[in-house]
Amino acid sequence: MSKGRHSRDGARVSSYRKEGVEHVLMTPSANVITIMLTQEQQLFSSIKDTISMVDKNDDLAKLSLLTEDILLEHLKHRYDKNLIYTYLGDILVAVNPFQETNLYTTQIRDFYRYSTDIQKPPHVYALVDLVYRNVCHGIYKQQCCVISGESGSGKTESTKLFLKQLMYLCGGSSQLEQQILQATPLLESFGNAQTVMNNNSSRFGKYIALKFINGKVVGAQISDYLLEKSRVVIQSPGERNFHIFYYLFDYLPLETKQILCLRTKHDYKYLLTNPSLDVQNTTAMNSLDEVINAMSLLNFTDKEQHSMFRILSGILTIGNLEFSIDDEGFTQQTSDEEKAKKNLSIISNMFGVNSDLIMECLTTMTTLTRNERVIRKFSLQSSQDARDALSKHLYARLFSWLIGKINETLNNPYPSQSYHHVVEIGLLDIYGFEHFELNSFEQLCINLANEQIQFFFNQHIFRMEMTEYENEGIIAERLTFTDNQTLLELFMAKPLGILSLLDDESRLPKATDQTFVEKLNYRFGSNKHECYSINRNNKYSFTIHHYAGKVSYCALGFLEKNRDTLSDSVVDMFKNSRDDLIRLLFHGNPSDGSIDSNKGVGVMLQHRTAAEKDARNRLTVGAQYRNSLQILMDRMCASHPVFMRCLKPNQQKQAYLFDDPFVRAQLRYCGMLETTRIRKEGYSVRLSFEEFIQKYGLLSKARPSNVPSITCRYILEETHLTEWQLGKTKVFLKYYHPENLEKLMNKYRQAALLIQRRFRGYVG
Ligand code: AOV
Ligand code: MG
Repeated sequence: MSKGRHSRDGARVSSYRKEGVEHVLMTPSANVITIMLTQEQQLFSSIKDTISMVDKNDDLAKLSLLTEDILLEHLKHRYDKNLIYTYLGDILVAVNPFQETNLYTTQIRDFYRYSTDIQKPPHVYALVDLVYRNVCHGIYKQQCCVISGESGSGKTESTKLFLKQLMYLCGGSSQLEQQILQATPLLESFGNAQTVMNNNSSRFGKYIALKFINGKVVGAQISDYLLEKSRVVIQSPGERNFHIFYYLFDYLPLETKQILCLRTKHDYKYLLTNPSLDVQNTTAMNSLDEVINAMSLLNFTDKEQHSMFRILSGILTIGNLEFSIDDEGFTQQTSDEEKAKKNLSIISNMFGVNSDLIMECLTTMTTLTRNERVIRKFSLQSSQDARDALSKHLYARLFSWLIGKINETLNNPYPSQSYHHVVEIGLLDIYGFEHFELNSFEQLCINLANEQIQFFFNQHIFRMEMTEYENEGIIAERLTFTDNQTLLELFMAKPLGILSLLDDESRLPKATDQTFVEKLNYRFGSNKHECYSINRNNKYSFTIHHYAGKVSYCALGFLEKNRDTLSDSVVDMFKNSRDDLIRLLFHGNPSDGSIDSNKGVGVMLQHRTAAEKDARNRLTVGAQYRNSLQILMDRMCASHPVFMRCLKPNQQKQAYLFDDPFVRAQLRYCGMLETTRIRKEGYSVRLSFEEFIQKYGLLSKARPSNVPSITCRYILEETHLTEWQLGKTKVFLKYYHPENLEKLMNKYRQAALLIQRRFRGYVG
């Protein structure tokens, strides 16, 4: 706290601002508050044209009549006026503008920097302010911000805006804050790609847990969810590989390209699915310079960076390996020996392994019996699969390593005595709901995650609402809502859910993708499960009735993707690589590489090393995914959530185009209308009697009663607020009550400060 805090000069005010919200609310004198308010009012009127004055349509939950048409009409009307943010009660809705806007200037960032009496228009920064205030006041030990919406709706952009503003509120200049921000461009370059739905589509899910002590960020940890690694080897029409591969060609200096033996991007099969597809303009793209800067800031050594580039070059070259068959139908090296040799020598150089060994691993399988070594030759298909499996594994392990390293840097150890003061904000940004022409295992997993999030949303908003009312004896209307629990059971049930059945099939040697679909059809088809239907015209296809619509999946490749095996000989080969990083990726021995086991305990737990993963009884991808979703759900359930719903205005990724039926469908399936009703009618805020008294006890002049509920009643009656209810253990408030109470508290604080100053003789 600054010594001269009673000074009346304006300069002091800004220094207070730098100290963050907590200090602004708690420490400045009445004069300072007055100056701040005046400044804010000026700021407010100067930016009103940008974000509009507060109007009654900022919060659609306040509309007296709300139908689907009215909701849509308001959103459209606001969107046309560049008002992309709207509240639905305490849920923030954002419609993707698909263009640069002036909504995120420093002026606007400052405007949302602390909360005062002025009610502010909806904005992602308002959400940040709310969450950060909760951090400063220690209101919740754990909060999470759940940003959902379909692919291309703006989740990742919103997450970035959220994170950047949050760091700004904490000070914005510490090394850790910068490191946290820099993790994003790094992860995006490796984990995002252009798809038909989004030019910068996240192909992995992430949950960033930020830890705070006294309003300052003290550490962060990123958990990732199932990277879509199949993209490394093949992309659908109109889509591209991960951004990083293109950066190599677009940005690396010629000299470095030569060292990495890189030719042009048109020379690599893994980049050739859509050769004429140029990267579409997106505000979100980074450059290689940014990636390299981020890596340096995040403590990646030059040597590690170099190894990483070599691995990427090696992966691309592996994709160019071709095989042919010998007279007996088994694989042999390609007929173009010269070319193959050259490629093999590059791969051998990049990966630090023997080139004969690579070819051996990709064309044969060696099994050891008691005293015999049996060598089995691969078919052409098996060799191609082995080649692609190797590339996918290498890339996925590289990605895991990146996250592990980032976490190691961000996971600052703080003194154990501060542990009790640590509060957490979690930020969830996963891949949005996807529905392509051809939907595979990856879409199934992505859509399952979205079902889980939807369930969490339902759970939080509807179920818990009703149960809590019942338990607490609160009188509230019974509301109906669409539940997706049966669908989740269809996927997750043990032993007869889709994932379990897939695991069973994956273990049977004779099973095929087709037998898997037959089992599903037998179990769930013919109306046995309401969320499943058989596709009679395609033996590999089945349809799931998701909350967001029906999706047909093609099961070709499901078993292999679920097994996700890499032959022991490949793993052994890499374990003995001359390259430290490759050895680490496949060996995972912390002592021989860059993962410091002391510093990164959390990292090691979160990101089990490759060897540990191998040893873990070879859990299938589906099983691992199910477990990680469960951990995520547990974590979110233990947090106080805030929700942001992103809407995509059109499928053409165009500005100023609001496609009514398209948006209407999104509103309908994500339960927005239901949300509006229940939020308005229900009680979205609840505090235990003790919490309530502790927070707002000062508002009552009456002597506290020995019975907490009576004290709460005294306080509430004195505030003249209406529509609250007292339950058996908690106070039930409407979503707008905390703001009203905060206003009253601010008045109280100002009055108290004035009296204090007078008493000390500073004023008057
Ligand atoms: P997503 O995260 O929801 O999709 P993004 O956040 O990547 O979607 O947004 C898609 C694109 O929309 C971005 O690349 C921007 O061009 C644009 N955009 C989104 N939000 C804004 C904004 N607030 N202001 C300006 N442009 C924006 V996916 O990751 O595909 O589910 O898997
Ligand atoms: Mg995204």
